[in-house]
Amino acid sequence: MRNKILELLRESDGYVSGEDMSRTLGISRAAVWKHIKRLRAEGYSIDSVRNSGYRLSTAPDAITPTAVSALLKTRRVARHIVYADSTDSTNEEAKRNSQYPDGTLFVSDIQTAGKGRRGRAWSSPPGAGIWMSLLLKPDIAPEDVAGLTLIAGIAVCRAIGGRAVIKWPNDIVIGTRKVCGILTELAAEPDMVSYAVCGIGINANNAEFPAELSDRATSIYIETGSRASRAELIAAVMNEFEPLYERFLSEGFAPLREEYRRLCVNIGREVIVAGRGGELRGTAADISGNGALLVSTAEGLTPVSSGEVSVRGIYGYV
Ligand code: BT5
Repeated sequence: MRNKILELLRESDGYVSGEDMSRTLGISRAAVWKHIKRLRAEGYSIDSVRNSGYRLSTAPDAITPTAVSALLKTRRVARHIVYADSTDSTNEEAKRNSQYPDGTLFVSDIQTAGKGRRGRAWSSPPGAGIWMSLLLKPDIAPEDVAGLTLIAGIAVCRAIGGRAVIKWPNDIVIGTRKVCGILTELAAEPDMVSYAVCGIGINANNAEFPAELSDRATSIYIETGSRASRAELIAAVMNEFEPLYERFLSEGFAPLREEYRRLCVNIGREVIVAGRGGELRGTAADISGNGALLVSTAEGLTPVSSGEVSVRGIYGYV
């Protein structure tokens, strides 16, 4: 609903009356007012004038391509940025525009259908987070594409700094809660990658989360008490990503394994892996040279290259 209110405010040149909004959206005027209050709490500056209605004067912490570009130190990553106020999913946006050059970055302030893995939803409220996807055309084998998630994880951890660590393979957590999720999708022929889309969602300035996520999600703002500049954070992730990506393309994951291992919160902890072959319980012992999680069980060391991994003590798994 807040997205719809923002859309109405953005579409209008002048003021939109509370009554018009309540009629268009089919909600009460009191409900409109409550959403306006929430948007203000998120940093949107919305003027209200008696008898005229509401007007959006400034959006918080704008992510314009110009603001991001000015902070980039990259040569090819994010040199082309496609920004939208709203889209279904930046991963879908990248896939629809896969003819764009290697390294194109798609960013949106809102995702109306943000996605996680396996059809799960990714909560992407306006103004607060970073919802972005990199279109990449790496000359690697399709089975190596999973490494992109791993190096994106290292890049995000370096950019956020502090206590941010990785829950293998695609979550960045602070303490016991998730601050970022990564979704890499692939279009390939049997032995050749046509393109990969590496989607990164970072909860930067969210002040709160929907009830069903409140025990498992956090934001940089909640953890540090200060608002992150989204443009700076996007540029920092891209600046960290490019050299990791270049190294990965020329040498594979092996030289990056040591840093990944240091950042990986799974190591030494009890894990449950739900995969195609059933459930595997054991202790995460290490990360292999190609990025698999090595799980130690009574039967020995099992490499896990994909699947759902629950780590004891994280997201309520006890
Ligand atoms: C992920 O999936 O963590 C991948 C998320 C990728 C999001 C980015 S945003 C830009 C790009 N465009 C997209 O449409 N997606 C990418 P998974 O491991 O399946 O985790 C999904 C689960 O995380 C959900 O089932 C929720 O429990 C939880 N979740 C949903 N929204 C969240 C949020 N904003 N913060 C933390 N946890 C969240």
